Amino acid sequence: MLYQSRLLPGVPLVESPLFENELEHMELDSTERGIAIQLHGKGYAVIDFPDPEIDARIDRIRNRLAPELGITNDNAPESIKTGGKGRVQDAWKRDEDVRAIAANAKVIDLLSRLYGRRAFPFQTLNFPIGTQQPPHTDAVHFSSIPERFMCGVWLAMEDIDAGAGPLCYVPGSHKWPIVSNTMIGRRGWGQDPTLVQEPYHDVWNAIVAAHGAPIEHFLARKGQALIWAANLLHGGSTQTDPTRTRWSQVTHYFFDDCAYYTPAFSDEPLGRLALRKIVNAADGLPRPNLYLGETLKPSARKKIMGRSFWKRLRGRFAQPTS
Ligand SMILES: O=C(O)CCC(=O)C(=O)O
Ligand SMILES: [Fe+2]
Repeated sequence: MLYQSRLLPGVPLVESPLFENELEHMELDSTERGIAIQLHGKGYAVIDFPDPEIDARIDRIRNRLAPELGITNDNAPESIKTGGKGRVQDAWKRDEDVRAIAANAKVIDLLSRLYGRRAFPFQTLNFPIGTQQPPHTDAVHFSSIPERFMCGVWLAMEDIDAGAGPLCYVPGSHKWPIVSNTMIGRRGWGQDPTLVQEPYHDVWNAIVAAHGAPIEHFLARKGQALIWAANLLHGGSTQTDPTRTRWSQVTHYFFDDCAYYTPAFSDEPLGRLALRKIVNAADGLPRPNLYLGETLKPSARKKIMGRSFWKRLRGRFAQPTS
């Protein structure tokens, strides 16, 4: 395994407080070294998507998804592109080009070396227009134990200008604390499943304001991609031109040998983890939830709690033997 002899195997190499030392052992060429330094310092890095077939794949995906999304592919002045379904989740299950982008071997290999564990894609999102989502971090949706073994890769499927509502992000925000339910005094277990980001919006906005942190926009060329770290604040800026499409594919990646769960609906200190049933989009196979090699199952946790409860009770009524 890549990481076993390290001092901090439970921290992604690229997010490590020992990053400068780790960098020497990450087997990166000079371009990849630049990517690692950018991702470490700013929480994002831009790459040219490493697939000679990318233009053809993009054309096919757009042509296949446009009718089901009720969108025309033209950016014509008279054709308004707002509202509508807005996204297709996990098209990798039925669309070979979406799956091939998610499972790109060069991207997986690069992420694996940046993080020190093997990466695998677990979710795709295809967006025909801007999401206009407020700034958020994905760490409340999908997190890992150990934390931060998650990242997103956002691929521009056309040239994107300011009017189309480009992806935006707050450079450096990945280094801020991961805002948790514990921090905001909220219980997560059993909460309304539609409220994933909303409980954290005020605090994220307050931290951005307190730092006076600038928001940058990704005015991408078709075929460029942006890798973001698990805790980077990002969102979709306002679509000021209603005739613009903003075709993109986001692939979210986890890394091997972790437990995968939704922090927004968990109370970690109480052992209540909303574990996810993760499938590797590269091969369609399920991935176990592991903690230091041990498989986590929600029901197993309850049994352990039950056993210790009865043990304590027996201990209380036990007769002294002498
Ligand atoms: O494309 C966007 O505007 C944001 C997408 C996003 O937040 C995500 O996929 O995690
Ligand atoms: Fe996101």
